[in-house]
Amino acid sequence: RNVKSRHDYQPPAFIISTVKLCFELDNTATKVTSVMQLQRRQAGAPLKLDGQHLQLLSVAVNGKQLSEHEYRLDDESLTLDTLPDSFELTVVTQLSPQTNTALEGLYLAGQTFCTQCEAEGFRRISYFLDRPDVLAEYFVTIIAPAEQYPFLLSNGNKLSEHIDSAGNRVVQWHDPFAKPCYLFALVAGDFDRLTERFVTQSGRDVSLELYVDKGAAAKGEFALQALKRAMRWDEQRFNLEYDLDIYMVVAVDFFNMGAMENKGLNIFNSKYVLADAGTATDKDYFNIESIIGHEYFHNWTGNRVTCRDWFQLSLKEGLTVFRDQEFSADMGSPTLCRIDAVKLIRTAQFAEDAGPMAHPIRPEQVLEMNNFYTVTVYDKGAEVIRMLQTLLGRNGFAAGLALYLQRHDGQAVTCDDFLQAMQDATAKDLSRFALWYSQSGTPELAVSQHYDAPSAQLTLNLSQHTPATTDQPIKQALMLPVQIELLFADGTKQQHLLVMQEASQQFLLPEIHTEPVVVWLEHFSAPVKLKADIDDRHLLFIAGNASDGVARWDAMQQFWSRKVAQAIAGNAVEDVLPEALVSMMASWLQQPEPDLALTAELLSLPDFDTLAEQYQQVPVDGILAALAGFKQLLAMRLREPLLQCYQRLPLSAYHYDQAAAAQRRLRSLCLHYLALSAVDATELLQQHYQSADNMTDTMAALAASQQAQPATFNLLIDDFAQRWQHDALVMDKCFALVASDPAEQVFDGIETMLRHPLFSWHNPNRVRALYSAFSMRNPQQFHRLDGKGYAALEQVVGKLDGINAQVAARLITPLLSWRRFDPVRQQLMQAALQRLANIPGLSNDVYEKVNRSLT
Ligand code: B3K
Ligand code: ZN
Repeated sequence: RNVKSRHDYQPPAFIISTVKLCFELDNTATKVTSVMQLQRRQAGAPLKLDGQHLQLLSVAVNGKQLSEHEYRLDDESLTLDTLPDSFELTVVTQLSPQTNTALEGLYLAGQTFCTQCEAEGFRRISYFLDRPDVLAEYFVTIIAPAEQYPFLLSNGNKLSEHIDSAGNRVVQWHDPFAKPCYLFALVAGDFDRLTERFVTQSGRDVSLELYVDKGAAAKGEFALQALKRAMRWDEQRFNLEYDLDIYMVVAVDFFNMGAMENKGLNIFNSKYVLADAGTATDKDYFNIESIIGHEYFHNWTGNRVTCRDWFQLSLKEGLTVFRDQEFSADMGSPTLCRIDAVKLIRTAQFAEDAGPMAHPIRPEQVLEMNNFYTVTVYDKGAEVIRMLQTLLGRNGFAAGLALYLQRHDGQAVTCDDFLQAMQDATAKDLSRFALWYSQSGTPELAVSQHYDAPSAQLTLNLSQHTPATTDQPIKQALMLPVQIELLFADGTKQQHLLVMQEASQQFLLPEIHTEPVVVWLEHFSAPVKLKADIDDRHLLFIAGNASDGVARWDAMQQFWSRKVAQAIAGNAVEDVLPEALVSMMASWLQQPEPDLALTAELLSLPDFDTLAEQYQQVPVDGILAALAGFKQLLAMRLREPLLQCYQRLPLSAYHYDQAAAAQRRLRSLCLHYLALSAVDATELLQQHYQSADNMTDTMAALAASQQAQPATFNLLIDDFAQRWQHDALVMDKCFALVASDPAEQVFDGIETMLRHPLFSWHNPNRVRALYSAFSMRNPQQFHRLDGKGYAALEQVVGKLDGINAQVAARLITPLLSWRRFDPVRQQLMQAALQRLANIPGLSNDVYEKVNRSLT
């Protein structure tokens, strides 16, 4: 199979300056006419256009039709050998959107035509130079039956619209900004449309349009307002203004990922647009705002300045995730946003580094590009950008970003170009920092302190070591910003930034008159595993006293990691919990922090995945037993303060904002513990469920009862399924709950849901709701020792591979790290992977992962 390497990059032999596309839409026979202006950039080279799953109808050069022996055609390309230096190429193709179940290229989503071109989907629409460094100006004509398709949308500005004599609507679009074909989009359908206006900082009027399923208009309001907030924020924070007269967002039900930043015409998974109190949780609201922001921020970081090749993906994704995280932090609670980001790094990203798909944020080798839209490229990529900001300061970073965008506007560039701009704007040497782009793996940072009273000097010893990864045996020392805080007995505090550049370094802090407690890696200032030997007492002291909420939460996480390890080593859970912990937790419940959500986080144990990443071989049963034991114990010891806290928190009509969401979070945490306390909690759970006026509280009652009160859960989930049987997005929540049932009945539950009228193997949201929940949020049943859990996932991946390989390849992830488990589980997982590997005609998507995992 055709693996590509980053080092093999060659500039294109031809460029395409303009393209005129005409779509005559039809469910099974859409005709696409493409008229391109090409210029040669390399003497003598043939023109090799990418194309897949297309029926070629005709090819013409400068208006003259070519006969079949004047070009070469195979499953992947159309090649023309003798060509002038500058010419017009006309290619006419036909394709079938209705049978396109891969949801890449042009496909039918229900009744709606829509496109997804990133990374390499445009080649399923027409023969083209499908690579991000070929930037063209697009003119698009869409023709479809007028009655059925009131809206025919594409990028840029609408030039004209009319209905022809045959009753077809004909709409023409022009995008004045040259763009790579992955940013092309087309949508045709019937919708409810919401509109808004946004006046940019320089006074230009932009019309905002949000398209949703008919009848769902009210559920689009939050997303539309979030868009306005994002537009204003980017002006205020980075002085970046929108550049077209119209910005459209369309929500569709069938979509492979969250959303897509097509120029002027974002296409969204409806899950990340539609919300109201009854159907969306606080988390859904949060995600909508953040993804609306993310796609909008791409207009500059991704669209105006794009990637030279797909190995540079983090150039736009890491940077844009960082930008959306900063936006979310400014809209809500910076501490909570950071805690959630850190959790993701410590679970999914650390796992990726420790598994067979380990890669640097700028990958070196790729078979299927869609496999590299990873938590490493995105979220570790964002951590790398965050470290830059820490090292350069907010102003330095902003200056670097401004220089980068101004220098490269309209270009397709590399991560090196980005770093160069940062360096030029700040006069800082970033050569060692650049290693973050080429080195994979999770660095381990070992720290210790030594205090010398006579000289009033604090010595801090730091050493870093990155263990080998499957893709890269040898590692170098990285540039690490280590933010610390010193906590003194008299209550005073000091902050320092230690910048590590070598494997081992000593930092001397003078004039320290008493020995402080050191808070390491405040705000998770670098994406590393901290190895610090801090005892229980000091961890609890940090949890109570550090200035940074993230560091306080982190101290509790470290505390619990120690406790879980002690329990796994054979200690009884009652014996390892100090009394000080219980009283500290009780006092947080009695007098919560101003930020109630932080209180909830301080009172939460690390989840299974976070703990699993701390072991070479994951002690599945040990972790599960320890977590259950500690939670049960806390529930009993803290029952009174939990109940009081729960009852004291006022109930008010649902509204999504930071404070109200935080209050619900803490209430739900109390409910979770209370459900576990020995006293029967049925009534409390029932009442929480019945009195909920919003989905957040409804889900809290369901989730809490599922973990502790199975009989209550079965009653409530039946009611829930009945009540929401017609709402696909809510049924996804139901599917996910059913699939996370820790009891064996989960298999019957999944079977029942597969027969639900709303379930479809063709809809990624439905499939993911069931099977991501099962394989990623149900360790009890997924990791069963009889292999039934692994077999369930294996079957689904095998079945989906022929329908939608991209989704299949995403689902397979939990099986890939089979080497991290005990021999019995290893053998079962490996056998499941082996059977998948043997499927004839396996897609590149699944093949690449299975193959890396087995070799
Ligand atoms: N750029 C798209 C992701 C495309 C994924 C292709 N498999 C969404 C985003 O990151 O904004
Ligand atoms: Zn993105």
